[in-house]
Amino acid sequence: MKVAIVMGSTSDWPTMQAAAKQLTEFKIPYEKRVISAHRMPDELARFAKAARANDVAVIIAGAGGAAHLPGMLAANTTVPVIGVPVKTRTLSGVDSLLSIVQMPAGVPVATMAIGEAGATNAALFAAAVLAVSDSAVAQTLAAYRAAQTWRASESEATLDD
Ligand code: RP5
Repeated sequence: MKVAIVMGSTSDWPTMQAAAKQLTEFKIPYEKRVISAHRMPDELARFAKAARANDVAVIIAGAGGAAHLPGMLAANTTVPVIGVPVKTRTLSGVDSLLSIVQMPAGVPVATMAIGEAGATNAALFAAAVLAVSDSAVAQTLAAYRAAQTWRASESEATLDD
């Protein structure tokens, strides 16, 4: 099983790279694809319909502006879709966020925060989904959380007087 990172444009990659980095750190296999919802609608449908048969366990979809990509992927598959709103120059990614998050009841997209934090969390969320049936990923995720807690506790000591 693998994760698919799908983005609407190569311009989304600097953001979506944060998801790839986190998956790599967790040794979770992934593929990355550029599939634009409005420029490549047929390819989008083909990819999403074949996702389950192609061993894709979770789709992470990042897009900016009128960000139809995560919703349209979700419309074409029952594989869980995690949406990452990419920050835009004009509206700072609030446009992307609202486009992705406001799915009508029936076709869910798990929407993350705007930008790189959202991309990182998308990978962590994908890991949590995989951890349901993969004990190695569950252990990796638990260790990641424990290390994060330790760093946060220790950080207090670095405060200047
Ligand atoms: C969206 O339009 C993409 O996801 C990207 O965030 C945005 C701009 O795309 P480019 O014009 O940079 O290709 O479809």
